[in-house]
Amino acid sequence: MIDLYSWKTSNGRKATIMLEELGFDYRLHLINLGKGDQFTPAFTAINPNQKIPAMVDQDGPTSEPYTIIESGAMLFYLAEKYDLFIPKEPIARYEMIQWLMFQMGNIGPMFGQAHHFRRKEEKVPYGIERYTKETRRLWGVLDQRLQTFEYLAGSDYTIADIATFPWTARYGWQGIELSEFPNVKRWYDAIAARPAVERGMDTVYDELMR
Ligand SMILES: N[C@@H](CCC(=O)N[C@@H](CS)C(=O)NCC(=O)O)C(=O)O
Repeated sequence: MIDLYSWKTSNGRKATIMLEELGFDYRLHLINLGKGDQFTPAFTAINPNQKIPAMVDQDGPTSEPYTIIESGAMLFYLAEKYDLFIPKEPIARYEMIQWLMFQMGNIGPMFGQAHHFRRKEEKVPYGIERYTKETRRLWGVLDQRLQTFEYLAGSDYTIADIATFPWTARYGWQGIELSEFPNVKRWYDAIAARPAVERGMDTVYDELMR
């Protein structure tokens, strides 16, 4: 059994999409970021970095409970454990790793800063301009990649797509129109139509938040 600690944010949603895609039972524990649940001693013992998502696999690699932090590492762990959404062929596998790292090192941090500055009550023009521009540039990189390939790693839907989708879903916060990036839009619409994605993005959180 997996215990997932999460909240309805882009990084949190990666984990719930993956677990919904895998289709087995897991326990979702909500960590209310607005209320500061991430700073409690109980959660800090799970993730010393005090951020969601984090996960405990009660049946870890040595059959003992095993804790994993960092959403990219969590996706990798689950994909390897269940041999799903991770290509076997070496080139496709390294393509997947590159685009997963691209999400973790670029999309997440830069889009996150764009959300912060664009939604902040106090308007800081330098921050808004810097991160809006970089976010738009990164959308261009994704669009170019998806002009040639159906999914980020190639022909198959992988954890690189699962990691990236929830960040692109916040396009409205980034001053982006999906129609400006037609190849991302084609990819986006295909992923959004997956039932597990719909559940992992919203339903599983909404059910518990009611
Ligand atoms: N690199 C980390 C980033 C995690 C992260 O920034 N999580 C945010 C939510 S999307 C969070 O917990 N924020 C709470 C805070 O900063 O206090 C990952 O991918 O897991």
